[in-house]
Amino acid sequence: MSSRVPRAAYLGAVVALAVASGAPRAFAGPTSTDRATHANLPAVGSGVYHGARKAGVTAASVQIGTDPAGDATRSLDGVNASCGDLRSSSIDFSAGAITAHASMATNCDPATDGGWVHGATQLVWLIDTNNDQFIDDALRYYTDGRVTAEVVKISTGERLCSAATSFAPDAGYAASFDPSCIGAPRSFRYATEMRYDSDLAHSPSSDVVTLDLAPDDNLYAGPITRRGYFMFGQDGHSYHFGADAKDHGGLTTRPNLPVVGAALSPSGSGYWEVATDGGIFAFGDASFFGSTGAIHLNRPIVGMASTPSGKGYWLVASDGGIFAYGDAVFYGSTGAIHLNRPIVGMASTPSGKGYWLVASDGGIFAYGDAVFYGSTGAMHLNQPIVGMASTPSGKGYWFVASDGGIFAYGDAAFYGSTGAIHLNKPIVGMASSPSGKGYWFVASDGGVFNYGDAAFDGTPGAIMLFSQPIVAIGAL
Ligand SMILES: [Ca+2]
Ligand SMILES: [Ca+2]
Repeated sequence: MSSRVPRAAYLGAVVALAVASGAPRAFAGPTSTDRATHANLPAVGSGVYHGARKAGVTAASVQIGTDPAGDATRSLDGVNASCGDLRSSSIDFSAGAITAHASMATNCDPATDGGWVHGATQLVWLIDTNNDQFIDDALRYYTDGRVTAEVVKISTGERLCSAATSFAPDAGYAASFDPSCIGAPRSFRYATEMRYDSDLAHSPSSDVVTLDLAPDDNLYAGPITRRGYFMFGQDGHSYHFGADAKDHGGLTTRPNLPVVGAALSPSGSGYWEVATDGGIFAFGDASFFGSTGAIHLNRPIVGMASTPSGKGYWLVASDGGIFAYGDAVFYGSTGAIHLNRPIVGMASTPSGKGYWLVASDGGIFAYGDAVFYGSTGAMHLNQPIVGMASTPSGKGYWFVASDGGIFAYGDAAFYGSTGAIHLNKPIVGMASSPSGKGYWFVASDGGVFNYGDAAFDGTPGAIMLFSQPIVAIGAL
C-alpha cells in the first residue's frame, strides 16, 4: 500500500458518497518560471535594501477563506444541510501551535446536536506537511462520547497526538495542537472537508452524510507559514523580527571567541550559536548535545546545521571537518582532502540523512542522501561564497556571495540578487523562506535583502548593533 495519498484518492476511498468533481489535482500555488542555474543577475522587483527604511513586501499565509453556501449536499437526494455547509476555514500557525478553524452556515453544537452526537459527523483538516500535493496527516474533529480532536497519520491511521477543541455558535469549530506532532514543518498546505450526518430523521444509525469540501475543485490552500527571522551577532547577541519569531535570549557578555554561525530549532522556539572554537550556546528549547570547545581544532568552526528533530546538530570547520552531536550522524567530510578554498557553510537535507558543504569558491561537497546539483567550483567568482540554503524538497540549493550574487541549482529558483548593486557591507549569510519561493540575505551591518515570498520584518538598526557585526540569519 502506498504511503503517498493524493487528495482525490483519499476522498474516493474513504468518502464513498462524495460527489467529488473528479478533476485532476491541480497545484494551488504559483508556478515558477524564472529559474536560473547561474543567476548572478541584477535585482528584479522586490529586492530592496532594508538597511534603514522599510518597504512593502509582505508574504501572507494563503488561507481557504470562504466557501460557497448551499454546496453541502447528499448524493442520494440533493438535500442540503446547513449544519454541514462549510462557509469558512483557516489555520493559524505560530511557533508554538497549529490552530485550525472552520465555520458552517449553521454552527451546530457538537456536544448536543443529533447529527454530531449520534451520527457519522466529522470535520477534517487534511494536511500536506511537505507540499508534495499528497496528504500526510489529518486533524479530525468529531464526537465519540465527548467532543474530540486528534491528528492521525493518513498512511497508517496511527494517532499522532490529541488536539484541544473549542466551539462557539458564532465562531464555529477550532482545534489546536503542537506542531511537533506533524514533524514541525516550516510550511504546509491543507484542505478542509465536512461530513455531516443529515439522515437522522430516517435512521439515526445511518451514515448518510452531506459532504462539503474547501477549497472546492480538489485544491489545497497554502502554504501556511510562520512569520519572522532571527539574526545573530559576532558577540552572541540575537535579534528577532516578525510576529512569530520570539526572543529566546542571547549572550549578554562577550564570548572569548567570536560567534560565527547559528541554527534555529525546528520548532522555531529556540536556537544555537556556535563560536570559532566550536563552543555551543543554546537558547529557548534548543538543547546542548556537545561541542568541540574543549578539544584542539586544526581549523576554526565556520557553520552549523540542526537535524530535523532538533535533537542534534553538526558543526563544520573551515577544512570541512564535521562534528556530529545528538542524533546527527556523520556521513563524511573533507577533513582528509586538500581543499583549494575553505568551507564556509553547510545545509542539511530534509531527512537529516545527509548534508552539503560549500567552499568559498562555490565548490560543493554532498554526503549521505544529499545530491550534487551543480557548483561554481569551475567558474571565476568576483567575490567569495559566504553561505548556502537548501530548498524544502532538498532537491536544490542556493549559494550567496559576499556581493549578494546568488547561484541557484536543482529546484531552487532565482528570485533576485544584489549582484549589480554596490553594498556598503558584505553579505554574510542567507536563509530560504518556508515555502522555498524566496530568500533573505543579511549583510554584516544587519541590512536585509528579501526576495520572492520572503517578507521584510525589520533590521537591528545601527543603535542595537553596538558595532558588532551580524554573522548569521535564520528564518522560521
Ligand atoms: Ca459550503
Ligand atoms: Ca465547498
